Amino acid sequence: MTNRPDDREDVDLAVKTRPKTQRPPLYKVLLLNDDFTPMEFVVHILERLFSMTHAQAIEIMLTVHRKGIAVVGVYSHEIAETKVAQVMELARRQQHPLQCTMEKE
Ligand code: TYC
Repeated sequence: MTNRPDDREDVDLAVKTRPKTQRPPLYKVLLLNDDFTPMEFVVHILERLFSMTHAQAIEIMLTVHRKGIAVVGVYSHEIAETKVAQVMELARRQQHPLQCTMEKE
């Protein structure tokens, strides 16, 4: 047999090339619990810096309070770094020991 489809050199290969679009990595911003930072201050931070409603801010603050830690947002590296620095600066100014960190998603 000379003309079986498998022998032909011009058979179209059903392989699609997928352009590799690089998505920048995302970072979780995490808020940590402590025994001294007032609940209202944490709620204020979540409303102001993480665009949460008052109800959402209370819910997330209580999650951190009970569980010790919670993700408060997911951002590009630069935005996450800025958010962490803003939280730490506001806490420092009020002398609250509130801690905020970031972690690659
Ligand atoms: N545990 C604090 C208190 O009882 C409240 C608190 C919540 C502190 C969340 C930090 O990230 C935090 N006053």
